Amino acid sequence: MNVLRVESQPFEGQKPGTSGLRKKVRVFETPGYLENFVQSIFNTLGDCSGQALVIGGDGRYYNRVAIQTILRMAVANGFTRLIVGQGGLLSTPAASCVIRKYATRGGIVLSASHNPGGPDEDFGIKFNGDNGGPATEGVTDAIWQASKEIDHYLTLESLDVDLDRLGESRLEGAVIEVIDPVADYADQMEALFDFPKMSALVRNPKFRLCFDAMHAVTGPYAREIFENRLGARPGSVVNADPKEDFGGGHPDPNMVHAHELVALMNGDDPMDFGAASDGDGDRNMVMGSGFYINPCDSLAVLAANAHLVPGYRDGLAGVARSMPTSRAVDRVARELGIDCYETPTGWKFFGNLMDAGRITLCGEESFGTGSDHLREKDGLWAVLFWLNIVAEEAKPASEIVRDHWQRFGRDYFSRHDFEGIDSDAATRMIATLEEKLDTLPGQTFAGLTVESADSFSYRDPVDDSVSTGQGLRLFFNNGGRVVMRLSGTGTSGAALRVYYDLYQVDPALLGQPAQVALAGLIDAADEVAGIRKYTGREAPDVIT
Ligand code: G16
Repeated sequence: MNVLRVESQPFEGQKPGTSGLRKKVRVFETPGYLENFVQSIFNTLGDCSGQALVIGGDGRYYNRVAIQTILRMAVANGFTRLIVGQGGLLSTPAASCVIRKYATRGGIVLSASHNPGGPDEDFGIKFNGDNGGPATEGVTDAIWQASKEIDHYLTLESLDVDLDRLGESRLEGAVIEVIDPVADYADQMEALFDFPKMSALVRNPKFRLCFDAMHAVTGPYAREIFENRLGARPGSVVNADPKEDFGGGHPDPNMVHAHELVALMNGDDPMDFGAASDGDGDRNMVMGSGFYINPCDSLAVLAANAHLVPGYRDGLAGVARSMPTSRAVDRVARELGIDCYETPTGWKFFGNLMDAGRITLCGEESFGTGSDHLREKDGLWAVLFWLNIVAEEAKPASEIVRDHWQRFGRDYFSRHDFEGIDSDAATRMIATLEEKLDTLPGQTFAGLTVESADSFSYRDPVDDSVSTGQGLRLFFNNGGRVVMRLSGTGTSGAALRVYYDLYQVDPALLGQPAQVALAGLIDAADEVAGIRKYTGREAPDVIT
């Protein structure tokens, strides 16, 4: 084989964040930048000879170029079987599904998730292990170390591979297998959910469904599942063609960015069931007619109703949520008599719990929900889970949530994002608050007294690894909680995330707007941390 050894120098800042390395496309286009990171992955894995690797991405700008580079490097590093989604596409959950199904050494997933795409926008890369999940912190730290020591990478001098033609071809001695990106994943969904019952619902002319793929990777998956397999009316999936720049949009399924869906669901003649997913298909937002379902409530409702879904009929081993996620699912776990784990932000923290059989369902406030059917959060899976429950209960989604609140109480939740703020000011704000955490208990801010405050750290119960500095938590005397942390997924400046939650059991107070119910906590957080002062902003950029 004609392997080319190319001398290289380390680049600053190749430390993976919450979910892999995310940077501007222009940064990835710097000669050697992508190559260094990919070689650092391979160096961390050790001997790759004779192994198989999955490669795919969300189709954003630079996806195809990066895949050709990675294919050449993978073969030069000894991989002998490369499984690639047709057109270079694989949603993040589908990549996880394929890694597990074909028992490969792992996969390289190319995505910057919900961040915009295009020549001046974002790109990302992460390694998923042989369990199909994002590399653990131990592995991502090792990749970062390798990136600081790198002095060369290996590649081939070869022509591009045809990514559009299904089937096998050869690159030097290795087999390149271009697969249908949708089939394996859609089959798995069909095995988990009650498709005949869901099909009867979506074929009913009185039931109107809309899935907004936001011009991102899930379009072909959603068309196959909703329209072809379940029989929803053609056109039920909107913005279904993946585009390199997501049609100029911001493929983040929330009330701000999924405005087209929100308008349909909240209009004069609303649809019955609406949903959207993000750039790489792992996030989801579900809506009923005129009704937004918060992701924290969504996780709790799925856990409480899992027995209605064929794939989960035998019960749940346990559940988990990221720390900033509201405690709604904890209440369900208590009633079901199962364990509930609280992990740091980042899907990688759920992997060990799932591999050890400790949890079946897990989720995050950041529009992520998933189960042990694979090792990524899974947008379409969550939407199908909801549709299965709606079909089984024969009730609108809004009624299912309201019934849930009546039974368990409501955990009001909101996240305020201050995006693109000055990094130094953001770091100073967090550091200043952290320094005074011990002095806060007993002090009153905007009428609320702090009962306890800490910086969250997590000991993984499976491998005993410890992750510190995972967010500052303030617990108040009204039972409310405020969490503050800096995002680990941005590509420019800093993003401050402030999370609020408050439990309410009074049946008369379950229907308030979240911002009203949380107003006291919002004022207290500003007073204690000086959010407006440090960010220079009067209001958050995004409220979810
Ligand atoms: C990633 C992670 C999630 C995390 C989210 C937000 O999601 O996989 O676990 O909750 O980022 O992280 P942060 O608050 O640090 O920005 P995605 O959908 O962007 O891959």
